Amino acid sequence: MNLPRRLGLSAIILALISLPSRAELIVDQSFPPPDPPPAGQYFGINLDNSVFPTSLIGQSFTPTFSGIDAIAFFLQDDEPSDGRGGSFFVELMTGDLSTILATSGTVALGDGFGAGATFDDPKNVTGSEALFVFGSTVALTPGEIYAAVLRKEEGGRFLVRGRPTDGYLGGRYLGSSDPNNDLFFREGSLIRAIPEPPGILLSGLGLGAVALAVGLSRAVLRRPGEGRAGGPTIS
Ligand SMILES: [Ca+2]
Ligand SMILES: [Ca+2]
Repeated sequence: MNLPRRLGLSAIILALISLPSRAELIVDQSFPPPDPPPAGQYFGINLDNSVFPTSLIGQSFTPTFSGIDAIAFFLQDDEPSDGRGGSFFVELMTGDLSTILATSGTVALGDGFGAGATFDDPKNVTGSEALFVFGSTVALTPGEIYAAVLRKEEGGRFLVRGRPTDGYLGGRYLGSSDPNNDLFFREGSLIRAIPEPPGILLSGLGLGAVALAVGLSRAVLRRPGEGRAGGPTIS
C-alpha cells in the first residue's frame, strides 16, 4: 500500500474510533417516574402559556454538585393528532425566583411526543423525557435551592408530568405551595465529547498506526537507489 492510501486508511480509522460518545447525564438530583408506573398517582401541568400565562411551571431542587449542565423534564403532547409539536426551553433561576442564572437551548418536540399508543402505555401517565442543555456549565452552590422553569416558545398544547405525592424532598413543583407536588425531572452534569475508555485506547492505537505508516513510508522512500515511478515525493 502506498503512502497516501496508507495515511488515508489510518486517518479514516482514527476518525471513526475518535468520535465522541453521546452526551450522558451524570445525575445529581432527580425525581424520575417509576417504571412501570402505578396507575392514578400522576398529574399533568398544561404548558400552554396562553392558558396559564403567569404561572411558573417548573421544579425547585437542591443540588449537591457545584454546577449544572442540563435538566430533563417529562413532557407529553396533549393533542397528539393535531399536526403540531412544540418548542420549549428552561430558565434556571435562583430559589427565590428573582434572578435568571441561565437559559437552555430550545428543544423542538414533534407532534405526539410522549403520548402512548394505547391506554396501557406507561407514557400516557408519565410522558417522555426531554433534555434541556445549558450552553456551558452553570456554577451552583451545593445545598442552596434553585428553580428550573419550563417555558414554551411556540407550538401546540403540551403537558409536563409529575406526581402529587412526595418523592423528592429537596424541592417542589413551583406552581403549588404543597411540597408533596413534584414534577418528574433529572438534573446534573454532562460528559461532553469525551470518548469511552475503549475509544481512548483505540485512539492511541490509531495514532500509533499513523506514526507507524509515516515512519515506514519515509524509511522506504529514503532508501537510496530505489526510484518509484509515479509515486509520492518528499521534498
Ligand atoms: Ca400535537
Ligand atoms: Ca417535594
